[in-house]
Amino acid sequence: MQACTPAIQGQAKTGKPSDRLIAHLDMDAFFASVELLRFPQLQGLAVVVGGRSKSIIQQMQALETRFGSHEAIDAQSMPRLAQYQGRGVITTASYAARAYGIGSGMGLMKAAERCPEAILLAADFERYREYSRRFKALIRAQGLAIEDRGIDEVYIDLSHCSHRDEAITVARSLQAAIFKDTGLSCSIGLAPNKLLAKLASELEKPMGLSQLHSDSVQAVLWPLPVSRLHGVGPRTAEKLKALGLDLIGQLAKSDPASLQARFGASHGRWLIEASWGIDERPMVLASEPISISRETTLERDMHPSHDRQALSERFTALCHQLAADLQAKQRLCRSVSVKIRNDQFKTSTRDVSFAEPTDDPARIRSWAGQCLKRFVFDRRIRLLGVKATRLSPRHLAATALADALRSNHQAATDPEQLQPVAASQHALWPELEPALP
Ligand code: DCP
Ligand code: MG
Repeated sequence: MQACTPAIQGQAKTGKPSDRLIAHLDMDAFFASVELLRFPQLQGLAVVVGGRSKSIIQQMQALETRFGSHEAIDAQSMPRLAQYQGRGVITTASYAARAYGIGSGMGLMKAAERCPEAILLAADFERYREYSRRFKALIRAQGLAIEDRGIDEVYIDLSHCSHRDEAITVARSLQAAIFKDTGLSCSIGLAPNKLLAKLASELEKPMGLSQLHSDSVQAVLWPLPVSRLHGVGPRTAEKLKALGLDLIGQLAKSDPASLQARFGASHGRWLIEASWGIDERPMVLASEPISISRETTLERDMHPSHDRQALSERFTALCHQLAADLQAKQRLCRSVSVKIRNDQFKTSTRDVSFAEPTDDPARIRSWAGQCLKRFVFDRRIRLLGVKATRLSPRHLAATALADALRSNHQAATDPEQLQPVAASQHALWPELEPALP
């Protein structure tokens, strides 16, 4: 930052904000874009999505029957804003419609005054939720930590990228992957914190990729109206306007004491910090899975000796499914447990921890086999289960391993180090494990 208030210099010294790299990803004209996928004949036209108007839904159903399919409906026949009577509001507008000055939250009848020809579609929330799940799953599949901010936006922690170029490459590949899979475009902002990342993502829509550095706050942020700060709603913006503070730059240079007197100590302080691009809010990650498990109730109770072969096959299959689940969720585990329920519904578990995180089916089978050796098999078996715990995201594997080795968690490094507890009591099933690769 070229010029800093004393408070900000103090903050900057902590080094915290600049240590992070946060991306904000926001889908472009989300609901409208999903509708354009369904109705490609509307590409480039002014389209607005309203609520769940029965009359619009009925008109569209009738048109679909008349034209044979939704893609075949002639755009000229579709409902127009001009015909709308009621109190509904716009949920979103296509970019072509926004050129007429209409957008989210505006009454449909008011919007009709600005663009009577705009095509009016009813919202299909289930479809939007489905696309929302899809684009978020694609990001998670890259092993990236995300903070879910609602139907069309997420924060992504890219702090692990060694430099900005790497983060830009990740961001571009996310845009490409989402577009390839869903046909939808999104915009991404990269910055040292959530506030600036959110602002950056709005700078070059659609399909934008913008960066905001702490030292460009004055040049980029300050000329913008205060309402562009995420967290300054219309009421706060009005109050600031009444104080003569229309622009973020004016807010930054205003007197902190009088701002705090007007808005309260904490909100006043937040306003000043935000105007300087300071935001230390942590990422709130989606709750991490604690464990991933697979279990199966056998089609009949099996005998540990007579059904040894079948039990082993089922057990191996479960372990391989568990490994596939870990791989699909981009997780590694450092502990495996085995659950066995006998024909009297008595359930027992045994677990083992190890130093090197894994999602490898052979290793998981091998560790689970070690657990198996510590059961006493004195009855028929009704249910088999395997569970992976002490999970870590795959991209943090190196750190997890380093941590594990440092703290020497009493974890075994090799399954063969574990001695069977009750080997002499075995009634056969746990065959000897093959040595690990
Ligand atoms: N939405 C809504 N009511 C509002 C604002 C938005 O129902 N007042 C819905 C419709 C939007 C979606 O939420 O498609 C996402 O909101 P955004 O603010 O991200 O707006 P868009 O994605 O439509 O446009 P942009 O490209 O500006 O992000
Ligand atoms: Mg959006």
